[in-house]
Amino acid sequence: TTEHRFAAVDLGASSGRVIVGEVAPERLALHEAHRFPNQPTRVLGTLHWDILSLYQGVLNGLKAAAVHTGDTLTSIGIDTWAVDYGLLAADGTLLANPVHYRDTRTTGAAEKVAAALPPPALYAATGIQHLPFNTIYQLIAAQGTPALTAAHRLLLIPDLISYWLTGQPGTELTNASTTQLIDPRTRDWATPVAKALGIDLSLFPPLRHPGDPAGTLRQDVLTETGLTRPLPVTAVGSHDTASAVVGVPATTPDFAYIATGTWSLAGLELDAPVLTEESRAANFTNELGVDGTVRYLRNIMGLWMLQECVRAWDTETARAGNASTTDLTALLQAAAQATPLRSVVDAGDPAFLAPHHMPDRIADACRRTGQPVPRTPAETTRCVLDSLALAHRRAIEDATRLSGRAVSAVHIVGGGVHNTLLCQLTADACGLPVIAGPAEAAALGNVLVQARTAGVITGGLPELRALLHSTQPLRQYEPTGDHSAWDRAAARLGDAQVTEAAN
Ligand code: LFR
Repeated sequence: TTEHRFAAVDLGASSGRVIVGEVAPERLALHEAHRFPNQPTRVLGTLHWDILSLYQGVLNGLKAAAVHTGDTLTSIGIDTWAVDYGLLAADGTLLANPVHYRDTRTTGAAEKVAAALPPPALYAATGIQHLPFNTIYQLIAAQGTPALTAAHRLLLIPDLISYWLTGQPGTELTNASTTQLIDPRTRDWATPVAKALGIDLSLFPPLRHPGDPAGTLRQDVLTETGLTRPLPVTAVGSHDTASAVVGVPATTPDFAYIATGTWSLAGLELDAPVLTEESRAANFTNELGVDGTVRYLRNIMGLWMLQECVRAWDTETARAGNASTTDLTALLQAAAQATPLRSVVDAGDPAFLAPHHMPDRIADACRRTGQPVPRTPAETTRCVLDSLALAHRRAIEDATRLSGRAVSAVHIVGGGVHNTLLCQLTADACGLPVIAGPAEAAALGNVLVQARTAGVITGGLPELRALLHSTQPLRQYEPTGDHSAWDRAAARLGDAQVTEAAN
């Protein structure tokens, strides 16, 4: 047959999955072979990823994929969240559990970095927005620790999984750009930045690019998974957002995208970075994408805010001796009926980054800005979704202004596609049509790059996206309502909204 099957390993902040993509020249379908929870664990006060449990989920997923396909997989690709890493000893042993980017160990690291390299110079050299957890801040915070001192090698999370599967170390470029140690013009290491900060670049194995070979499965992996052939692992956009943007089913170049999930990543795809001082002040990032592209976007807190509210409400209910948990469908229906734009918060504010007490932090932000404090879960949910829609609009407006590009439609991909209220509010806020889908954009982008490498499909991003457009279910939302209400809500937040970190 002309159909090929690829396994996409896609690890997100709340769950991991192994998805089989079935690809033929005019056909593209997904089958979820395995989904498993990602449960971060606090140890001695530090928040860690439970990396071995995630790796076991990957092995179980590959086993399920082998069964589902009758052991006919062509290759495997891996994408995960960005910035985090594992440290290895010379013999390959993992020296410590990777620390979660939401851990507070980076508090104060930005000041240390700024003392060595002023923010304007750092931005001009890397084009990366300031997020307190960028790898450079983590490395500065870890300086002098036993693990970093002993480390022979540093592997970003997808590269670590890939190393365990194949024994071949490498550093995939799209994810490497989120370390803040890559120059987006040369798409190579920013050696002067590393020098200024005392970061040893020899910790990183050589760069690989999406489409490059990344080794073949080790014998022990074949034994664990029941796969019988030493399958190749192919480098894909190993940053989940890079793969998700490949998975945007755009048919014209003038689109904006919002990759939704734990985060909302909202912006534009460009062919060259924007490194102006204005862009830095607006805290826009230039992450590297597949096929020489640049993802010009801003991080917005995303559905994390709602997930954390639900966790808090469920904890309260459990404390009261009640076993019931939040019914998300009912909650979203109630939120849809709640007063629109009653109060909005700055969904870009790093104050919402850490876990715990989310409803309280949202209430505080409303109080601080002189707005009514949401009283019920439905009101809080409406506040979160209105705030996300407002932040989406602001990111897209800023991106168009700063890049000089025009936008005629907004694509929403990722888990937020299932949240029809968020999609409609985003269309209303932006005053633009929203095309929602696919939800599994990262897995699709991962599969498409593998399929192209295997020669099953050909072409650039426009051709890959045309295949998505013709095969994936999409839903369009037209803007409704009184657009000026969004302007007034934005004005209420006013200058408080300028991301503090950038200044
Ligand atoms: C989304 C994402 C974002 C990155 C954040 C932290 O899953 O990869 O792009 O900023 O997680 O790594």
